[in-house]
Amino acid sequence: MTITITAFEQSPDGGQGLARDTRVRWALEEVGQPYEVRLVSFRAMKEPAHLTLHPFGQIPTYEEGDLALFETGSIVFHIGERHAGLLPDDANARARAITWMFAALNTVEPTILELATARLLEGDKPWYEERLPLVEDRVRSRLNQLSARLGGADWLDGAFSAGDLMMVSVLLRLKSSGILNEFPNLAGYVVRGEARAAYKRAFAAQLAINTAKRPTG
Ligand code: GTB
Repeated sequence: MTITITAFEQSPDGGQGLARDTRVRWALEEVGQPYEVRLVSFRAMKEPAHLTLHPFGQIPTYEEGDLALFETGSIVFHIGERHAGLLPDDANARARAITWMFAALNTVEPTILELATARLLEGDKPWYEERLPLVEDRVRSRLNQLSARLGGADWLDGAFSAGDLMMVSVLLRLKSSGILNEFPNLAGYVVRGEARAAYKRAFAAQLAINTAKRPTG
């Protein structure tokens, strides 16, 4: 059955892999599932056809036969459930991998998003300079805990899993901030994620869309 995902027609990051379709592409590449991409503009995302697929008018979405999903956590989990390669067979190890997916999305990503939002939207506010260190410290606090848990291991719980895919995806957003480099084991963890052949294919595919020459006029 054909899998179709949606992605930005033109990503604000110019294709640096930060838009969330990258993590879905990565998951599909890890399990060896081919997929098609429907590109959507910011305007189209808010129109009824797309809102039927995604009630919040965002990307990515995932369609497979009569199944339509939104939310990258749910999409990556679905891919992991249907195909070998992302979730361990052992029931307890599987439950732990799923726990790491939730930890990435619910415990780590919110602090990183808060920082991104502060930098992007609050720079002109009189309280920005005062607030920024507080927001950065909330990120540091989570990274400190994550770093302690990862220690010298390659991945969070034994072999690479959907939990690592999600955690690396979330941490990638910090690359330009410098904060990640304060935690060498986490910086190395992200580099290991990026070095995976599946990640490289996913990154290249979304970059190609964002750097393709567009017809003018
Ligand atoms: N919780 C949802 C999920 O995980 O699927 C969040 C989905 C989401 O935030 N989608 C964003 C979107 O569609 C794209 S990924 N935004 C448009 C809108 O809300 O109108 C967020 C994103 C976008 C761009 C960059 N960037 O360029 O650096 C980084 C992250």
